[in-house]
Amino acid sequence: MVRVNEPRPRAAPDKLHRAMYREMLVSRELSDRMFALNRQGRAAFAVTGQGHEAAQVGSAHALRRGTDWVLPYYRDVGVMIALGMSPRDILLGLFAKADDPNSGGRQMPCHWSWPEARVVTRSSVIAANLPHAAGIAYASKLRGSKEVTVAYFGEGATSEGDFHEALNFATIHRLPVVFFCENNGYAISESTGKQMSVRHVADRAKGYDIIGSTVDGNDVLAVYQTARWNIEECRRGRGPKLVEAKTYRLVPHTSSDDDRRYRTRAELEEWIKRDPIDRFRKHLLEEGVITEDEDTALRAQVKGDIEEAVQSAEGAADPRPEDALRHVFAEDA
Ligand SMILES: Cc1ncc(C[n+]2csc(CCOP(=O)(O)OP(=O)(O)O)c2C)c(N)n1
Ligand SMILES: [Mg+2]
Repeated sequence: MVRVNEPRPRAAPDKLHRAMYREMLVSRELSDRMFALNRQGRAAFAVTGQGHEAAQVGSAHALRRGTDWVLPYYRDVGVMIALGMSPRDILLGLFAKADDPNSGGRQMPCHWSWPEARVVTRSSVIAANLPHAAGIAYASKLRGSKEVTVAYFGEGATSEGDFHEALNFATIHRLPVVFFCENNGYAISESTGKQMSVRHVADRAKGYDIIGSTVDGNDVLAVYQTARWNIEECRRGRGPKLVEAKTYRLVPHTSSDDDRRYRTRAELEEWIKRDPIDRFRKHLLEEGVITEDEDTALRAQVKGDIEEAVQSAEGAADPRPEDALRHVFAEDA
C-alpha cells in the first residue's frame, strides 16, 4: 500500500530513472490490456494513454505526492500509476466494480478520484477541471500553504472557454497552479490546425503574460525537468505556468473511435519510431542503468503483474443495486 502522505524521498538518479521506466511499462501494458479487454467484449469502454507515458510519468514525478493537488484527465493512466494507484484499482474502474476507488463503478473508466493522493474527481466535460484547479489554487494561496495544483488536459481543451477563464483568474490572482497540456495533435478527429491559430499551445501564455514552456513530451527526463522547474516556481509564489508537452497518441481516441478515418498510417508509423518507452529504454541501456537481461525480466514481470490484476479485478464484486443512489443524496450518519 502506498503511503501517499509521506513525502517521496528524492531518489538517486538511477533509482528514479528505473522507477520511471517501470511505471511507463506498467502504464503501457495496462493500457494495451484495457483496449484488448474491450475488444474481447469484457469491458464496455476504454480510454488510454499509449504514447503519452513520458509526459505523464515525467510530470507526475515532479510534483509532491500527497501535498500537491492533481487534476488529471481521462488519458492520464501514467500519472495515476506514477502517483501510486495500482493497476488492479484502475481495472476495478474499467470493469465498473463495487470497490473501484475512483467512483464505485459510477463514472466512466479512467475518470480519476483519489482523495488521499489529492487527486480531484472530474467529469467528462473537456476543460471543466481547469476552473476547479484555479479555485483550489486560490484556496491554497488564501491559506498561505505551499501546495501547488497541477491540472492536466489535451490541446483540444485549450479551445474551450473554461481554459481561458481559468488562466485569466489564475493570473490575476497569481495562483500556484501549473496548467499541463498533453498536446497530441488531435482532439478526436480534429487536428490542431483546425483548433487554434497559434503554432504552440504555449503561445497562448502570452495572452496572460505568464511563462509558457514547450517540451518534447516523448522525452521523460526533459518533461521531468521542465515540470519540476515550473512547479517549483509556482511554489515560490511566482504565479501560474503553462506547460505544453508535445506528444502523440499511438491508439485511437477511445475504444469507440476509428482513427483511420482522419490520420494516415504513415504519420502513425513516424511517431511509433519516437515511442517514448523505446527511447528511454535505449537511454538506460546506453547509460548502463539497466542491462538487456534486467529489461527482459522486468517486462515479463510487468506482463505477469497486469495479468494477475486483470484476473483479480474481473472477478471482484459488482456494485449492489440497492447502492445505486449512494453519494447522490445526503445520507443519515
Ligand atoms: C465540452 C466538451 N466538448 C466535447 C466533448 C467530447 N470530447 C471528448 S474528448 C474530446 C477531445 C479532447 O481532445 P484533447 O483535449 O486534445 O485531448 P486528447 O483526447 O487528445 O488527449 C472531445 C471533443 C466533451 N467531452 N466535452
Ligand atoms: Mg489532443
